[in-house]
Amino acid sequence: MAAGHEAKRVLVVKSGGEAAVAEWRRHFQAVAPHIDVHWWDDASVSPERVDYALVWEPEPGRLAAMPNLRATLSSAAGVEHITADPAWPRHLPLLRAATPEASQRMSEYVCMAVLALLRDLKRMVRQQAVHRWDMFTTERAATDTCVGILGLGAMGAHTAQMVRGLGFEVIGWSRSRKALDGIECHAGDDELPAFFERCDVLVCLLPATPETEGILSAKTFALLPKGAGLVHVGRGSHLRYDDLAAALDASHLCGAFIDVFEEEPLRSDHPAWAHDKIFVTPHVGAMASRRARAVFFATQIAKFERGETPDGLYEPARGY
Ligand code: NDP
Ligand code: OXD
Repeated sequence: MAAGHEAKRVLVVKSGGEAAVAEWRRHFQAVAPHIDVHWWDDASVSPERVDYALVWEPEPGRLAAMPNLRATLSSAAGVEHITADPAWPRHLPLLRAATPEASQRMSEYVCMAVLALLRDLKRMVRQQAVHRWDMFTTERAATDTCVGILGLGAMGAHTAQMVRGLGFEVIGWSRSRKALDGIECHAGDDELPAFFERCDVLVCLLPATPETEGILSAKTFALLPKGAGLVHVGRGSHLRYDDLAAALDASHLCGAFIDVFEEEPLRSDHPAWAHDKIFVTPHVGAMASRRARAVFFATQIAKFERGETPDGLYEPARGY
């Protein structure tokens, strides 16, 4: 990236706590030395001086109190931690951390999870815990297994190709129809029931919107083939946990990975922790490194200031 004669900009950061600011500063400095990085609560930076805010869960009203803010940068791919603030500055661009690194990491996570469900990793973990050598084989190979991905955006499309590379048949569903090499693409609510009926493993990579709320419910699970698995890496609002537990307990579903919950961190007495068919992971699906996010946002700020459309732009009308 050109580090030339750009005007100085002030970026305040609330992501990873104050301890992370030095690292953010170092990464921005390397690619965009004209961007001065400060901690969100730095008393020496008056709200009028702030050009950009890179945030995770900003306190309600704080962004609105920055009169010269040019854009809000979400340190995550999802943005509901910002749009939950009734006063968030919706007239300004809101950019999601849609880095290629996050797509790569998400794809790796989903590959790990679908293979673990395919080969019954839970059973191996249980056996090892009691030192039991008990050879077993699972019903089918990847080539006999269909993985269905809800959401074919930045994460879903990349994930679909990596899962396909493992030998699985991959189908996907999105709002608008996609054309992805080797992936059967479905679109719209009308095609959803037939899509679910095909999924031996269902992967959720949707954003949290009113339309997608509760999409992983008893009605959906009933449509999945018996023995299907779930990999949930979307948002907590998608999943009706009790419906999932019921489908697992009835052995209609074989197992699930859940990376996202309505309340995070997940409380220590939540039943998911102890469910023997569930892997709980602490929202680690895709978080990109600070370096990758700093490079991404420095690039997008440059594009935005040249009058171009930056990548990862949130569209209020769509809600994602
Ligand atoms: P994108 O905005 O790039 O893609 C979203 C996809 O969902 C698009 O394909 C979109 O369809 C589809 N979609 C949205 N609403 C609907 C709907 N009502 N019906 C059908 N399809 C719909 O987002 P990303 O791929 O970057 O991220 C997706 C989500 O993954 C995030 O919002 C977040 O919830 C989750 N995530 C989780 C992470 C984790 O660590 N667990 C990390 C990163 C993301 P269309 O293409 O037609 O617009
Ligand atoms: C998310 C992320 O949005 O980790 O979940 O980026």
